Amino acid sequence: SNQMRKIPFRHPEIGTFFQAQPKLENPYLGDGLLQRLLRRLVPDDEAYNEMHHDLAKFGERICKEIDPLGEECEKSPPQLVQYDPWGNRIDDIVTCGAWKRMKDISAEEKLIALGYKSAHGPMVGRLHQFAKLFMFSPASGLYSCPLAMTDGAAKSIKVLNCDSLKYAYDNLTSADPSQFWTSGQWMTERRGGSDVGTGTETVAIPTDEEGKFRLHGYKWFSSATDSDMALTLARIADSDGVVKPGSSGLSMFFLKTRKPNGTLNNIQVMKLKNKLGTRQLPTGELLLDGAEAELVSSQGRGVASISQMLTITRIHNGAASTAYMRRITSLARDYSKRRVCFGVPISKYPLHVDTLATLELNTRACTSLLFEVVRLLGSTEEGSHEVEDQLLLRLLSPIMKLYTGKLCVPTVSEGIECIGGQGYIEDTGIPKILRDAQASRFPSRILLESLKSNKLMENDRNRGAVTPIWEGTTNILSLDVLRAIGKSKGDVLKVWENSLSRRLTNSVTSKPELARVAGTISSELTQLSTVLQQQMVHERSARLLAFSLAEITIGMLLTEQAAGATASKSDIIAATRWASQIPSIRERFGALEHEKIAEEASSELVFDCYSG
Ligand code: UCC
Ligand code: FAD
Repeated sequence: SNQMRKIPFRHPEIGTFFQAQPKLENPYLGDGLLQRLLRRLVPDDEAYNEMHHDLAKFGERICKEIDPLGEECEKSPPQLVQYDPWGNRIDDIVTCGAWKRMKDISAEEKLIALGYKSAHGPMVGRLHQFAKLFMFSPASGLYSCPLAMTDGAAKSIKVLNCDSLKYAYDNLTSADPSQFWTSGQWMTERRGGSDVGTGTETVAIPTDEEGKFRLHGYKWFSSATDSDMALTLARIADSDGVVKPGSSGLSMFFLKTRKPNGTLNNIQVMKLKNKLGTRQLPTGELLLDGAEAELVSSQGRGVASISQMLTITRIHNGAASTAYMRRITSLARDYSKRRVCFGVPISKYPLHVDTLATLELNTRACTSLLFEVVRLLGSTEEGSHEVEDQLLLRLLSPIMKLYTGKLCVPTVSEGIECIGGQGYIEDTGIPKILRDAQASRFPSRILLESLKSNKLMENDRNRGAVTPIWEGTTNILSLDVLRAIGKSKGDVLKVWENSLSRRLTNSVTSKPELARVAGTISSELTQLSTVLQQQMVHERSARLLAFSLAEITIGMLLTEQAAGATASKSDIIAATRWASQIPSIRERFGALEHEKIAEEASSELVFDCYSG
């Protein structure tokens, strides 16, 4: 019987070894770059100390309270109950308790209010707000999505400076859970989400009350179906019911989703969509059946007006994409200390640590770009260097959104592999990070390898996956970069070039050992401006241009961070590695020239054997 007792595998024994779970680090205290960046960007000691303590405390709340709530949101997705037991149409969107808690927590933690009502002004307020959103996002069960649109709506209303909407602004920016509102952004219709100008069929019929309309239309994607209000687009019908087609026929409207008696505002929720990821989020199709709405833009200026909202939601998107990268990188590094393979922890294998270093570098690159855009947002709101910073914000916000969205998926995917088979197991909570990440094909640092081997089109086609769809696809945002350049008649590029050159020079002045790194970035900058002067950038190379602008900007930002008083040894390593890996502009654009991938050739390749 002694012998029997030694047998480890028998009911109820299932072996003696169990894997250690990777620990969720405090997302502030575990993120050295975030801490050092904020210290540098907020020189005022009082403001910094206040923010630092709040972020450390919030990090703890995320680990202990918010992350488990986020898991509950994933496990209990929203459901639509269209009819009550007596046959009345109710369109009730049933969300779990954790989702509702997220709304209260968002108010308590001032996740929107900080951006508008910080005692230390808009710059510190925006940095503080986005540091919190960055930490909150991967733990939030996708509540970060309604928050993005809430922030966008608050900004739009603030810019509109419209008295009749002051109460809505106050609710959107409230820190009181009982007052706090969220907003939807209803742009996409069946005919088009990118081409909103052609795609919008919703008609606005004037009522007897000045400025008030009834909307009739079908909104094809609405992610915040449970929000309190929405900003949306529609075409105003004249007395004969005739509407103006195209983008210049669109105006922006404000509506409350419910009437004072609590029923929906002549809106029917037709269905909730069944999605690849973001399942925590109630994304629905809405029929507007005479919804009461208020005209809040000038007639025909709907797209330009809602662009205020897009700028903000695109920055939130970048925060979420970067935060997914930070989350997986943090889990993977912790796991590397716990997991033993071939007799030693995997953190001892240089090949594995190199893999983790790539995740870290990508995350730092995106974090730097994200906070540069947040800094610009704060600065434009503060009114300092307004013209220059307005132009830079206009240029860098679509670039930041598309670049972080793209780099996020290969990074998260690699991070999952670092956790081995357990990374693929649903109830570890890890696979959802990849599902919710909205990106696909590889950015140009990786794409360049294809260019070098003259296999651009072949690889580009083979690697196609899900696109970073919402808030503008990669192509649409790359074209938006061209739009921003065109609208400023090229001034935005001059400002960008001057700003980067100046900051690189300053970096070398404060830390001469960065001269080589700064020299590499500077030389790419010069080459890019030569390319831009020599050849028109056509639509086909819009992506390449956007990625180049992103990677050169990141090079400067990492160098600046390495040169700052708060820099660590790892900041210098990050800048040096980035500079050594950055693909040369000559190769990027030269490869396209050399390959002569003309429109017809691409078309030939794609539609080979296509019967229609
Ligand atoms: O997807 C959505 C919500 C998802 C959930 C939220 C997630 C947030 C993060 C979550 C974290 C987890 S809402 C739907 C988003 N939809 C889009 O992003 C639409 C994508 N399509 C575009 O962006 C297109 O480029 C359009 C719609 C803007 C193109 O429209 P037009 O009318 O053809 O464009 P135009 O004619 O070039 O521009 C009309 C005016 C111009 O101003 P003016 O007339 O003064 O010259 C443009 O300069 O709008 C101005 N404009 C802009 N201004 C256009 N885009 C911008 C811009 N980005 N910034 C400033
Ligand atoms: P299309 O516009 O048909 O695009 C198809 C493809 O064509 C894309 O790859 C695009 O890049 C490419 N393309 C289009 N035009 C060009 C061009 N000129 N040059 C090169 N390529 C081009 N919308 C809202 O308004 N509110 C929401 O709350 C919302 N929530 C969403 C939630 C989820 C989960 C998803 C997936 C989408 C949501 N959307 C929402 C819609 C989203 O914004 C749109 O799907 C997106 O803008 C793309 O529009 P589309 O689907 O019509 O694609």
